[in-house]
Amino acid sequence: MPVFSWFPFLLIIIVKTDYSEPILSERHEQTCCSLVSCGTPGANGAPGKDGRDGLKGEKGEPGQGLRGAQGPPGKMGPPGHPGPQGAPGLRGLKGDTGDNPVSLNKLSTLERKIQHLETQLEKINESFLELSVISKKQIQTLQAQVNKNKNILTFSLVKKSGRKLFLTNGVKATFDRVKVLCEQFEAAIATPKNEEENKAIQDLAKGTPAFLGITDKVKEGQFAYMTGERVTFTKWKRNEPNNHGSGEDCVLLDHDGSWNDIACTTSLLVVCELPA
Ligand code: MFB
Ligand code: CA
Repeated sequence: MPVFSWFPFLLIIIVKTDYSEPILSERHEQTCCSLVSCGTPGANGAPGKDGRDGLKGEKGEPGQGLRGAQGPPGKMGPPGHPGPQGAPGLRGLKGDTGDNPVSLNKLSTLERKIQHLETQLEKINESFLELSVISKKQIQTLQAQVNKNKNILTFSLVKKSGRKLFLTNGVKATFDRVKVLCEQFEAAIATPKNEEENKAIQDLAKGTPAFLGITDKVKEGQFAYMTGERVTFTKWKRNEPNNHGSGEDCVLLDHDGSWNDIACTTSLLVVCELPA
């Protein structure tokens, strides 16, 4: 088809570049239709893609519906500025009476008194310590007395003679053991210094030979008290002391009250004596 035959179509396309009016006016449509045959309009096409969002509209009126639930509290805001000074508070209670001003000489007097009291306190402390030492010794003494009394109680039989008490527990033992048993309650082995005491021991022993607190351990033939002093009172049986056998350094009081030297390893009745 020659080019100039397309001219009328081109003219239509060039002339209609302004899109403010419909592209084809009725006159043009008539022109176009006279050129081409128009069919029946087709069905609408599918919706086109959404266009770009339009400009933000004006703010609407407040909604009329129910208020929404209150939202959570917002974040703590920054501290506010100090407020204006408050009104003066109520008047306080009356304070204690202040100390009287102490003059210097009064102060020195007080200091002297304090020093005196401190000295007194030191003396009291010293006295207390002394007392505690004494009381400790007294307690020990009392304890020993209690123990002595306990042991005395094990010696049920007692005989008083003059200024002495003679005690026995009815037990037999060697000389050394008798000494220990008597010393448990600060007593000594029975040691008669006269007829009366000798008789008291004899009566207490009730016919059982008993050791006396007399020996010649230190010097053979020289009998002495436990203190070392020579004996002043004796009541030897006839032909006694005879240092019979392997040696007899100790003394027994026999059932008749007479004395006989005997071996210290013999077991004889325990009799002790205490000051009355
Ligand atoms: C002796 C006596 C001795 C012993 C012995 C059994 O006297 O001196 O002490 O008792 O008898 C004979
Ligand atoms: Ca003898």
